[in-house]
Amino acid sequence: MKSNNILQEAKQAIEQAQSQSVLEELRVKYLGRKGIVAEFFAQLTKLKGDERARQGQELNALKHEITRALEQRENAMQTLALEKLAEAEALDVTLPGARLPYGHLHITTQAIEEISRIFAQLGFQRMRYPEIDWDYYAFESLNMPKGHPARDEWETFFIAGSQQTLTRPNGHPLPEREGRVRAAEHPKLGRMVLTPHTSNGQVREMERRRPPIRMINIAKCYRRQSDVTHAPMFHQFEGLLIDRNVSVTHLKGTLDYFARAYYGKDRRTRLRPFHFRFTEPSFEIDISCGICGGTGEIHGERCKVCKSGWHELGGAGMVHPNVLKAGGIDPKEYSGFACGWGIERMLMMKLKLSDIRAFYIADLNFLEQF
Ligand code: FA5
Repeated sequence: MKSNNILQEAKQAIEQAQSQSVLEELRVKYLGRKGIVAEFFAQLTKLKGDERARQGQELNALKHEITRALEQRENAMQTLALEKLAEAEALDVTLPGARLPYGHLHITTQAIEEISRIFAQLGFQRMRYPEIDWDYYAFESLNMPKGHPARDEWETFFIAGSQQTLTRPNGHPLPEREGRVRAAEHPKLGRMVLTPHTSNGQVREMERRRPPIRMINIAKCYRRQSDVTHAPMFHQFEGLLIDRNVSVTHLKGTLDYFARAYYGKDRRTRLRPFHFRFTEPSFEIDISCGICGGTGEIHGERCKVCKSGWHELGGAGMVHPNVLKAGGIDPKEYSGFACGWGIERMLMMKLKLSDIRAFYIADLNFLEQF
C-alpha cells in the first residue's frame, strides 16, 4: 500500500538524520502544511463513503507513526549529545595533572643561599646593610680618610647632591644619627656612594651590637668597571668575627671549612700577604685548584686551568684597631677577622665560566642550565 511505502521511507530517513535541522526538514517534508501527508489528505475528497473513511484512518495512523518516529529520533539525538558532553568533561582523577611551567632561583641567589647556610653552621648570622651608603661606612671608618689614594682601587659611583629629605625605600626618614639632611652630603658621614664593597657592614655591625660578633653581609656592590671578569654590579660576601683572643688561626680554620663545604672535601685555602687599609695583617685568600689538586701539574705538565695550583678567592685579614675603635670596640680587649669575596667570581671558578657578563644579560639558555 502506498502509505506503507511512505512510512518506511520516512522512518528510514528519520533514523539516518544526524542533526536537528535535518529532522526539521523531514518534519516539514512529511507533516508540513504542504507536505506529503497533507497532500494525501487533500486527495481524500475525491473518494467516497467507506473507502474515504478507511483511507482517512490509514492516513491518521501514518501521520501518528511519522510524528512518533520524529520524536524518538529527537530524544535519541539529545541523549547522544549529553553522553558525548559527559565523556568530554569527564574528570579522571588518576591522570597526572597538567604541569605549569615554573622558573627557579637565579644562579647567584642559589650561591648566596648556599654560602649563608655554610656560614650559619659556624654560627654566622646573615645581615643586610645598605647598598647606598655613606662615605663614612664605605671608606672613612675603614681607615681610609678622605683623599687617601687607597680609595681609588674601589672605583666608586658617588650619588649626586640632592635637595630631598633622605628616606629609606619604605618612605621612613633616615634615623637621627644619619640625619634628616637636605643634601647627599652629610656633615659627618660625607657623601653617599653605591657601596663598592660589603665592608661597609663592618662598622655598622659593631654599632649595632657588642661582641661576640659573627655576621655575614651579602649584598650588591658597584664599581666603574666592565670586562670579562668585572661587572659594574656584582655581589660580595663579607664575614666578620669579633671576640676575645681571635687570631689568624680562626680565620684560616673558617676559610678551610668553607672551602671544603662549598667546593669539595679535598680543597684547601692559603693566605698570601697583601695590603688592605682596614685589616692588619691582610691577606689574599687562594683556594687549591680542583683540577690539579693544588700541585700546579698534571702528568708532569703545567695545569692549564690554574697554572700555579691555586685560584684567587678574595681578601681577608685581622680587623684593624682603628676600625674596631670606629665601631666603639676596645682593640686591647677584642680582636677579630674579616674576609670577603665576589660571588660571581666564585661561581665562575666553580663552573669554569669565562665571562662574568653572562650572569646578567637575562639569557635563558644560560640561566636554565643551573
Ligand atoms: C675588597 O673589596 C675588600 N673589601 C675585601 C675584604 C673584605 C678584604 C674583608 C679584607 C677583609 P677587592 O677589591 O679585592 O677587596 O674585592 C674582593 C673581591 O670582589 C674580588 O676578589 C672579586 O672576587 C670581587 N670583585 C671586585 N670587583 C669586581 C667586579 N667589578 N666584578 C666582579 N667581582 C668583583
